[in-house]
Amino acid sequence: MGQPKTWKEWVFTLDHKIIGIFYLAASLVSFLVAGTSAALMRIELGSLGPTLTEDAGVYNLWLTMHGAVMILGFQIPALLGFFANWVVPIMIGAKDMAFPRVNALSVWLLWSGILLALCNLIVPDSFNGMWTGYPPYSETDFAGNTALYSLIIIVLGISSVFGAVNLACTVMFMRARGIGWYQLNMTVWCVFTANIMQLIFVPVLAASVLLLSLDKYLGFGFYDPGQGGDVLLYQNLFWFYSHPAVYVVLLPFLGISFDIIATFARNHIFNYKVAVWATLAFIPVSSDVWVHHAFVAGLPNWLRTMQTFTTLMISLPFGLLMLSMVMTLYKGSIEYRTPMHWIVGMFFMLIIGATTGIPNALSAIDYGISDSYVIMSHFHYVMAISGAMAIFGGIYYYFPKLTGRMYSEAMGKISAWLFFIGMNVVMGPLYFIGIEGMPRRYYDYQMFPQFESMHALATVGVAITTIGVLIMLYSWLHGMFRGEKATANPWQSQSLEFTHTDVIPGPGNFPTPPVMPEGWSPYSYDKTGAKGGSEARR
Ligand code: HEM
Ligand SMILES: [Cu+2]
Repeated sequence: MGQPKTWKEWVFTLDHKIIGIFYLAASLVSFLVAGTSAALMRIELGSLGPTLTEDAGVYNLWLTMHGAVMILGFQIPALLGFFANWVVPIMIGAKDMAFPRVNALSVWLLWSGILLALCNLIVPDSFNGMWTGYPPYSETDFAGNTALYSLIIIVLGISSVFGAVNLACTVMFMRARGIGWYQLNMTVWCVFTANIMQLIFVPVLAASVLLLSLDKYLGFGFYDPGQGGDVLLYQNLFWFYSHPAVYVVLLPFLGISFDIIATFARNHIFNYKVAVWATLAFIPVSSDVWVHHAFVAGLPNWLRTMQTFTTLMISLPFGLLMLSMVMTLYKGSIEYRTPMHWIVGMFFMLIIGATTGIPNALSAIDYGISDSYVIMSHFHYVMAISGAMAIFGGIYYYFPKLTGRMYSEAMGKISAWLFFIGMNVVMGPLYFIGIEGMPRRYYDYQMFPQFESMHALATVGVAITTIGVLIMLYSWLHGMFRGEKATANPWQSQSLEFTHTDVIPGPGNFPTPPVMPEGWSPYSYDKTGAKGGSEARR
């Protein structure tokens, strides 16, 4: 029995691969909605004065949708939904996730959350309090439907927690015989670590927004100084989750990038064990830096100094992972297919993002740049665009396994470079006007007429990016219906999802349950780039 045929078989499926495809669909719908919001914002900001709307509240709605849907609807479902669901069980030789019914529940909760978020575009009192939802504004009527905001985050949170338990149990208990912990792909380690972080931090976010609605609709006073509450409590709770959340995004996209690089460089992962421990180190290291989001909120000096130090500490595990990634290319016989082009672009964006992060971590400098385009541009480089490039590169990498067909390499590569160039033309100029004082979240900038040319340039960048995205989408559609038939292992990868499955893996994934020989590794390439004999490399 192959792919589901009737709508009932699709909707009521328990197969992790089909559930993974539902996550992917939700993620791509989110990207298109949040991407359109970004384009509207950039058209509005492309010149001084009102362009598309006279109403700053409408701009706030676009920005709220953009930020919230890009992170919670596009990136996290793509990485911890699609890649975790579709790829991880096959990489470890499992026939499915540990709890298939819970898995189905998780994806339908995600879709419910996404549909609720889309409702925010049509309800009369749309929530426009930004993805951060800071009180006191979010507790006023001006902010709109705060209850909807809280509900969306809680529904998505429950979906994530179920997914995290499922994934963690799958990796711990469903590995095929012969696959030990040090034989796991980096994708598995990174997705596993990110899910452990979701288990720890998501409940705090859910609590913070629940208290928000209790305050607004039932008159509690958690965040109301007039009732002995504290608005800063919200900022602390929100970022206690949301800073680790950036690694919930970063780690899985680094894992996918590692696997793409190892396959196309035909090399073992450099310093594999160190890379594994550097990944796990993100759990403790990322949990005590959240105050850098509130350096200008009047918190005590000792706390700012301490968290300046802990924030800088993140460079250690991050640096080790970057070294491993680059050195996996070293002495490799590298083949630059489309996925590699997206990953090279990702790497460039990530390194710019990481280096621009260091001055932001210094509270003395942050005083001058907090809430400016310096911060906005920084996180687009270090997480948003680098993450998007890894996700799209990963989709191209698994496209033959998902569809049984190949895509056009020419279109794949052109879309990668248009997206890369376009987003640098957007975020590069904005970084520099940020240094000169351009604040983020401003609907207009009449007081800074000198920034108009750079804003206009950034809007041209969005046009270039949009063409890249359209070519990418077309290349997928064209590939799905007209692409050359694929083989089971088009990249000659040594990883299980390519070596032991059919072109499109069927139910149960493996014709026969895999049993891996002693010393097997998903990265066992030798000097000729052929399989086995990875010892030569070490
Ligand atoms: C695809 C191209 C993208 C473009 C052109 C874009 C553009 C923008 C712009 C112009 C802003 C700032 C507006 C302002 O401060 O007034 C913004 C904010 C933001 N973007 Fe993007 N972005 C893109 C992709 C992404 C992605 C992939 C993410 C995923 C994480 C993301 C997350 C955010 C967040 C969280 C904010 C802050 C929202 C806030 O201030 O509350 N963006 N984006
Ligand atoms: Cu942070």
